[in-house]
Amino acid sequence: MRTTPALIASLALGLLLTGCGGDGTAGSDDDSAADALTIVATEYEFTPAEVTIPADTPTEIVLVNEGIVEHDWTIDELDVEIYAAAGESATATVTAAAGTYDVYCSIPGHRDLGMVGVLEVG
Ligand SMILES: [Cu+2]
Repeated sequence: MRTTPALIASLALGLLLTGCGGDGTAGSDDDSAADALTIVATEYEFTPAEVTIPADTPTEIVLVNEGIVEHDWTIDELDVEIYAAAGESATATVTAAAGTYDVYCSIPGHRDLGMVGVLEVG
């Protein structure tokens, strides 16, 4: 008994995929700052001077410098320094254990002029 193998030619069909053209609009810049805390710096004070954030919770803090010279929002104990040039703003995420932390502006002279505050955590 002889069998003849049948050769079957298959044609591959090319599929043209035309969807999903990438034209480079990447990145949703959606920082919905629900938990952000905004502090305004002027000469020579922070408003508000005293702020409270939850303990052990990353919290976004925005320093808005509405002054005419540079300022920062510094906490030595937490190694935090949010610096903003005059008219600009800067953001940092702060995570801290419960406690009370001294805040000051580290630009020379500003602390002595009263540019201090308190961060309450807890
Ligand atoms: Cu200052």
